[in-house]
Order: sequence, then structure tokens, then C-alpha cells
Amino acid sequence: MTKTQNICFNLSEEQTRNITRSVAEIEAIGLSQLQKTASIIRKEMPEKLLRSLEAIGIPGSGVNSIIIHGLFDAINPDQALLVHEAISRHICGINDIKYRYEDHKAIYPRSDGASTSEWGNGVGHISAHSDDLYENVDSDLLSLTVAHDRTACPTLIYNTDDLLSQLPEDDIHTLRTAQVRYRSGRNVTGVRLERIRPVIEPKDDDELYNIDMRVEPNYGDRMVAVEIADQPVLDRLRDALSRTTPISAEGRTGTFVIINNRKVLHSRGSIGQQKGYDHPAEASRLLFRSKGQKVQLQSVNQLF
Ligand SMILES: O=C(O)CCC(=O)C(=O)O
Ligand SMILES: [Fe+2]
Repeated sequence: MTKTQNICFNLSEEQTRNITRSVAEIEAIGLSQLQKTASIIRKEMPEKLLRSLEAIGIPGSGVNSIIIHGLFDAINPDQALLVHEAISRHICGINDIKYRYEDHKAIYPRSDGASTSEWGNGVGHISAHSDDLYENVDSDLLSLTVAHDRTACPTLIYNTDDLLSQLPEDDIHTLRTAQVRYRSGRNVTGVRLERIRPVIEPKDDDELYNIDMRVEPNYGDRMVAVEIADQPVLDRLRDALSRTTPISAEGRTGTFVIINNRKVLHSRGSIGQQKGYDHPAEASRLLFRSKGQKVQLQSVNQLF
């Protein structure tokens, strides 16, 4: 089996400066600007890091997460979004999905999220989870780019293998076979979506995990065993999580994080304030997000 990798890389001050300067000259966000921005980033990135960014999300690649600090500095939200879209789409190959019932792009404490937890636009904590487990389409990858963060609230990353290795073989068997109901929450407006599937699912020669530990005040557990007899295993999974040390992605302007959404979990502490904002640019913390399937062209034959 491939060894799993969690990568953290700091670009040099010179690389940060070069990307920032070149991107500042690009004005609008359009398809050709995205391509151009991606080639600016490629030029500054070490070859090995580029290969890992291209590999994450390909079954069997073993790359679980990548954190890059210093992708840019001191640029405005529009330019941060340009860099985010360029690296997410054109380097990592995320086919970002926009659902009509979810405002997923900008994550910041919103006025309607004051005193709300378990929601990207709330001020409270978010428990460990993978995104979109209730959707029909699986999100292979999730990327986040920090435009600015005055709250110093990191995104936390947990290797699911570290949780599962704490459970006995019987529990693992249950996680492979028992049906679990995954439900949408506060992030989805106007509809309640759900999907039933086991926690551990085979894919190609690999296994992917469906874990969502969020418990929302008005929605309840986002993940519930269909048969009540199977629920204690999910409780033991939660206990294992409390004994697992996460990787901390300390977000500052220009931090980029990409994770294999169904190999690792992500969470966040409370952002430590009560107030929300009406506009992303004014908010104390602003991240851009992409999530969706990995675009892979294995051979030219797939074009025809
Ligand atoms: O705000 C964060 O750090 C993470 C939010 C989150 O759960 C997500 O983007 O899916
Ligand atoms: Fe999330």
C-alpha cells in the first residue's frame, strides 16, 4: 500500500513576492486570466510540490493533504479569489460544484451566523467532518485559500486512518457493512438532503471514508446509524476522534490548503468573536473554498 503523505510547505519570500506582483497586474477574473495565473504559480513552485498538487485526489496517490504558506501576501479578496481558482482548478484539477441551494464559495463569519456553530459562515466551532456526504456526487477534493484572517483560527486536519486504527476489527467490519444516514445541515437552504451508505467504502483498489461528527442545534447529528444497534460504533468513532491529534493549518494571508475530502476530516475551533459581517471584504476572516471531483484525463481516448 502507498504510504500516506501530509505535506506542509513554505514558499520563500521571493516566491511570494513574485506571485503577488504578477497577479496584481491581472485585472478581471476570466478563463484566460485563470490560465495565466496558474502558469505564474507553476513557474514559482518547486517541481516536487507541483507533482503532489497534481496527484492529490488520484486514487492510490497517497497524498492526503497539502498546506502551502506564502502563496501571496497583501492582496485584495478579488486577487485572492483569482489565485484560489487558478490553483484549485488548473493545478489541482478540482471540478468545483455550485449547488443552487448552497452558497459555498466565501467562508466568513456572516451576520446571520452570529452565535451559530457547525457552519462555515457561523462564528462557532465546526466538528470534524468530510464535506458533502449526503450528495449524490462525491466531492473528492476540498480546497481553502485564506484571503485574510485576523482571528488566527486554523483549519484542523485529521487522518482518518489514525481514528480507525484505534477501533477493534469487529467495529471496522460494522463500519464496512452497516448503513448510515448522512444529512445536510445549515449549509443547505430550503431542502433537506440525505444519502444512506456505509462509513467505509471501497473505491478502485482503495478505501474511502464517510465521517461527519457535526451536531447542529436545529438539525441534530449529521450522521446517524439506520439500525439503532449500530449506533454505538459511531460513538466509539467519536471517542477515537477525541484522542487524535490533528494537523493545524495556521491560516494567514496566502495560505492554501487542499485535502483529499474522504481520506481526512477537517474541523475548526470557534473563531472567538460574536459579531458577524455583511460583506466578505470587511470580515475578520475570509477563506475561499472549492469542492468537487478530481478531473482526470487518463488517456486521449476519453475525449472521444
Ligand atoms: O472555516 C474553516 O476553516 C473550514 C470550514 C469548513 O468546514 C469547510 O470549508 O468545509
Ligand atoms: Fe467543511
